[in-house]
Amino acid sequence: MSSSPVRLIGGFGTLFLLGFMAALLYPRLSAWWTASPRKPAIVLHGDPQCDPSQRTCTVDFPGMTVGLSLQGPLRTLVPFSVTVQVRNSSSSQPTDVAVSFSMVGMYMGDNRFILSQQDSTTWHGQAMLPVCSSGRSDWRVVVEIGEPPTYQADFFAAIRP
Ligand SMILES: [Cu+2]
Repeated sequence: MSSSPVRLIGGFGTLFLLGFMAALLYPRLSAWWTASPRKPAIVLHGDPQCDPSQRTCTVDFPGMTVGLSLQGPLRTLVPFSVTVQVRNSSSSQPTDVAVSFSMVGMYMGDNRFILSQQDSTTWHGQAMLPVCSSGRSDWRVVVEIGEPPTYQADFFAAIRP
């Protein structure tokens, strides 16, 4: 007799909690789609046939060559190494280098990693990616030079779930 109203209240409580959580998340969900892009950068695309997990893929900006290579077993949820090489014909070297991983047409979260400088031309860091709920492995890798980025080099890499 007495357990039924309690169960009813418990059911409504759960529904209320779910609704409350959805309402809390909603501004963040909509922000994903309306987030304004960063300041304009010079964007160049690498050869889509070049896989940075196999060799160093490069993009030539005016006066600067940016190379990307990925090392280690390339799997989601497993850390792997990222190496960026910047060869600049001018004397000014970039100070901030980061890589950002995303998927075309699918929000995969914020997967941006700041690299640290190893020597005059090499930046290095670790990255780890989430599993794609659609089972995709086609990741877009953007190398960002400068903060905010003044140069962006786009590459593609296969990173399996
Ligand atoms: Cu995905």
